[in-house]
Amino acid sequence: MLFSNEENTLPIAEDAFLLKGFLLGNGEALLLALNQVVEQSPFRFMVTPGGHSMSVAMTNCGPWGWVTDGQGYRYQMSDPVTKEAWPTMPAIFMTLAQEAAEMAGFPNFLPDACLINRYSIGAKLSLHQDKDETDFSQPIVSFSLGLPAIFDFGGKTREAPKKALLLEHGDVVVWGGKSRLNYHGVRSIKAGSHPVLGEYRINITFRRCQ
Ligand code: MD6
Ligand code: FE
Repeated sequence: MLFSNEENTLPIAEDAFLLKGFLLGNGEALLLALNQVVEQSPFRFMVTPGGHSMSVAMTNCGPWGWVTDGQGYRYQMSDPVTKEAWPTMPAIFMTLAQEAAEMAGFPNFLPDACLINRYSIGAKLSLHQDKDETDFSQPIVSFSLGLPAIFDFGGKTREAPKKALLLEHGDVVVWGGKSRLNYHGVRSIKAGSHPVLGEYRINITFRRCQ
């Protein structure tokens, strides 16, 4: 690890932390691994149960993948596009996710699902809770790469006050425990260009879903 000092571990809420720049130094290796995943299970625009196409393109790796369609939100072991198993979770994904979780006070994180989100300029993710998993004792670990985003982190209800966080290339958010079910969302990505990822933001989110 390039560094692991406390100044870069910023508390957001109870049991929730922003690990500023945690992935710097591993960006290239992560993107190489990401390309291999996407070759096997490409990004696609999923449809919400209400029939709206999402503005964020998604894919998954690991044993379980998160999907949405007319039937609802769920985790499943096969990719509905390729009809095959999702690609294996790259070792570098797993290692960095576990290291980040440990830094945030979750030493036994064992993710079985990894959702990959690709935001183009203007894409956003409305306020939501992550509640399709069965085990809320495990945290969520979220990597940010490419263009920056404003991440709204709220409370237990939609109406609770929100903190606006800037997530930049290399940042990791870890949250669990008392904040595990807090509402959150990503505001519309502003126009810009990242030296490596161009006009995209990539978010890689690890969970224990079973
Ligand atoms: C994103 N992330 O950052 C979307 N959920 O693009 C999430 O929805 C998220 O970052 C739970 C925990 C961390 C996250
Ligand atoms: Fe989420």
